[in-house]
Amino acid sequence: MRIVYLDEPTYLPEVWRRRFAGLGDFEVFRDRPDRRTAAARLSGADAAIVEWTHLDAELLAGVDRLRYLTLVTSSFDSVDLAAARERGITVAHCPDYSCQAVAEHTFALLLAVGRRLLPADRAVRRGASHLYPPFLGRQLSGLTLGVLGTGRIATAVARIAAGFGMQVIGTNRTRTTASGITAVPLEDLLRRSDVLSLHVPLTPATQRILTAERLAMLRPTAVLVNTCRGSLVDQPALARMLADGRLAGAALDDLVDDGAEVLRGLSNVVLSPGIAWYTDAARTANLAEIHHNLTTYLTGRPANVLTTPGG
Ligand code: DAR
Repeated sequence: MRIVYLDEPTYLPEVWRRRFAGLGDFEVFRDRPDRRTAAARLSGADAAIVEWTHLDAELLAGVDRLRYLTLVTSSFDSVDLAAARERGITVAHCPDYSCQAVAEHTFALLLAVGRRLLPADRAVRRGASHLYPPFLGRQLSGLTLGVLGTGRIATAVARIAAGFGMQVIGTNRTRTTASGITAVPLEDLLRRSDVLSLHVPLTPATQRILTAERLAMLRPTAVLVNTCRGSLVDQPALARMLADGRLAGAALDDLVDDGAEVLRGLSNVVLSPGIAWYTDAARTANLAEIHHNLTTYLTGRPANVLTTPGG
C-alpha cells in the first residue's frame, strides 16, 4: 500500500511520520504541487493525505490507481466529491480535531471586537492608562448568541456561551435540535441574535447564505463572527453595513477578495488569518484523526467518509 502526503504538511513531527510509515510505503511531499504534479503524485499512490490542493473534476480525471484520500481539514469544499466518486475514490475528512479550538477562537474574536481590545492595546503602547470612554464594552452575560449550524463546533460554542450567561439559539438544515441550543427558524435567528456565529461547511447550498437581504435583518447592535469560509457571506454587503453603522461589528477568520479592502480599513472589524483551528492540542488531534481515518480504511470500515463509490 503506497500512501502519500500530497502537499506541504503544516505539522508532521518525526514521531508521527514514523507512525504513518507503519501503515505502508509512506512518502511526504513538502511542497505545494501544481495541478499536473498533483495528479501524477496521486496516480502513483493507493491512498493520499491532502492538505492544500484543490481537487476539481478536471484534475481528478487525470488520476488513476488512487482509491482513497483523506483531507486533513473538516471543510471539504476543496474536492469535487461527485468527480472523486466517479473515479472510484473514497474521500474522508477530519470533522473532530478542531471543534474546541474553533469554539475558543470564536470567543477570542468576539471579546476582541466587543471590548475593543486591539485599539485598547495600541492606546496603552502609546502611553494611555485608565482611559475609559473609547472602550465601553458590551457584557456578554444576558445576550443572545445565534449559531448558524448546530453541529460539533456550534455545540462546543454553546457550552462556552452558557458559561458566559448567554442564551443560545440556532438554525440548521434539518430543523433538528442540538444540545444547549434552542432551535429557531433562520429569520428569527437573524432578527434575535446579539451575536451571530457561523458554523456550517461551505457547500453549494451555503455559498453566500448570508445574502445582503439576510444581513439586513440583523440588529444594528449585533456582531457577526465567522470562523468558517468567507464565501458564506455577501462580503461587499457586510462591509457596507459595517461602514455605515448598520451593524456594530464583525470578527472574521477568513476573507474573500470582494470587499476585503474596505473591511481591512474598519475599526469595528477584527481579522485573523485562518487560525481558528490552530492550537497545540488541535494540531496533534488532527494527526490522530488522519491516522484513524487511514487505519479504518485499511481495515475495511473507513471512518469520516464524505463519499465512497457505490456507497
Ligand atoms: N479550514 C479548517 C482549517 C484547516 C487547517 N489545516 C489543517 N488542519 N492542517 C478546516 O479544518 O477545514
